[in-house]
Amino acid sequence: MPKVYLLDYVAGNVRSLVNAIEKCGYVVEWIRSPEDVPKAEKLILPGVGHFGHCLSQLSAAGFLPAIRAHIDAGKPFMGICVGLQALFSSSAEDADCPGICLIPGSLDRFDDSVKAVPHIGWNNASCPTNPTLYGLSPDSKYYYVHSYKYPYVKGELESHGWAVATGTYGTETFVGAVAKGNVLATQFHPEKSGVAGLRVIRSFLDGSGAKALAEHLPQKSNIAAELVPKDGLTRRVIACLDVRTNDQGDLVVTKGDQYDVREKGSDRNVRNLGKPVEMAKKYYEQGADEVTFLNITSFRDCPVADLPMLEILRRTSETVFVPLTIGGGIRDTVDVDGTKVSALEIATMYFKSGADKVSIGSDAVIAAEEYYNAGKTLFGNTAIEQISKAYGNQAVVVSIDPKRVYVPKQEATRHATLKTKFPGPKGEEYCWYACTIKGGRETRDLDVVELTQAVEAMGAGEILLNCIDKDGTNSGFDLELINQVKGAVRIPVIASSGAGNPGHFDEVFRETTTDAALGAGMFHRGEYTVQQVKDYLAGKNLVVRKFEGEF
Ligand code: 1PR
Repeated sequence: MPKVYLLDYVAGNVRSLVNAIEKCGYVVEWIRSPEDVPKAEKLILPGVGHFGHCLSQLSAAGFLPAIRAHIDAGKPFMGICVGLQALFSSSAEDADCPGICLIPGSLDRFDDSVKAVPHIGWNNASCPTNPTLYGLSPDSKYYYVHSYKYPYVKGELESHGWAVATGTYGTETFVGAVAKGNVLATQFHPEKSGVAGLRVIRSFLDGSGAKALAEHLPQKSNIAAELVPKDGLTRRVIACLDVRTNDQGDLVVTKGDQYDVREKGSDRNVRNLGKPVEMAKKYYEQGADEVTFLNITSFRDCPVADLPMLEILRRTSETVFVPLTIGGGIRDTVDVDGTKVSALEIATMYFKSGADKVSIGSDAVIAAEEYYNAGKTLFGNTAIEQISKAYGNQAVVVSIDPKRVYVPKQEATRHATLKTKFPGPKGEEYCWYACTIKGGRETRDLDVVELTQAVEAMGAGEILLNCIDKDGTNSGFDLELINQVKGAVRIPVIASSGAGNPGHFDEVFRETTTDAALGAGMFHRGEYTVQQVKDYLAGKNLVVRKFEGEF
């Protein structure tokens, strides 16, 4: 099989990229020192996390001149995400750290005063002068996750000979991909962009993208006059699989109501709704924008290296080319042989097995309590801080399991209350949401506003907002809870718990500013498919991404 060389310079969650390359019929060889770069014919620079962290690692290891020499020699080069950003001169993310300076210009941050940042989700990469640039399609969507971007100014990069594809988030149009001669760079993750992304990788690897570009050099004069670009971000629909071992010892997808996953009969078996890997693939093929696995029991008795979810991730990531999140048990722990294992080490195992994000539940609540007890001081030692520092904050989701607590009036509690349309059993008109740990078994004196603001300060990139009262009820999302949390933080929020039909997704997207919505039971029980939800949303004029078929 033909080879492609991947630059291995930081701990990165590159398993999905390796899987995508293999799916295109190539094998990956690793470049681990600058001396190895000249042997690469085709070189890929994957980028994760922080611009300064990435560039300083590359620089300290002596890679920058070697990469530059590879590009200057006219050999094929592809940069992904921070790998695109690295080609520019600098970034506001770390003003002291210079880039590779192949493209003059400095990246800036998305404006978070009117929208969630990071920009997470499926957006355009459209190039009016060259619509099929490197296999791109104006009808496809691509998966982005980033806070910094190069702002698009029409004609600027084109005047230096670059073909440019753009996306628009809110009112900000940014560079989604650039190509010139032997160089292709994408701000989006092609390896996580389904079939649309695999086409881009293949056109880089087989040389067809560069060939077509050479035959169709953009002319300054033919940059099409565009209409004002529209926000291209789609409504994200996520399928969630709660996974645990059943009483027979098999790992199964389960689903309860209000977190009780056992059957109602006398034997109280764990409800078995199917096999995790097969179900994840099914949802990918129905058009799920992401798949989340929650390990709802911590498998405490097995060695950490044998965590059953690792194998599930490895197998799923071979066939599912959308982002995979894994949650459950991510905390500092002690292995069965007495060895201490940090949350970062557990997260690293998950990333190496194919996860793109990890989701932290109980440990985030404890960390938030300590944060407030220390007068809102951060010491850098929490799981959230350590994992987001190593992998970028987009890789850290905090999963919250709140419960409604009713109070007769606002003054009855120190917590952030809201006036509810659904009064409590004694007619209470106010409520607040208490955070829980251990899968809802223990309620803490911490509300969702406190928790979400604390974890945002620690570097969490996204909130997975469950609701124990709504879980498994099929009665729709808790819109009041979602609006309260959206008003408290700037990072994206995934609404979860209560989805029972496609109309509930439409409702949550219209009546809240949620960034994504998640369903579980309604998909597992076969009541609706992800595709039906998306068709329904499209019928209501909400922009969604469609599954593009087999690669
Ligand atoms: O605390 O870091 O070990 O993480 C444990 C994780 O497992 C947490 O994210 C927690 O939400 C989850 N979890 C623990 N126990 C349960 C349980 O059900 N007994 N499941 C559980 C959480 C809620 C969602 C569900 C939505 C949508 N399940 O995952 O998918 O509520 O359901 P619906 O659409 O059917 O209403 P840690």
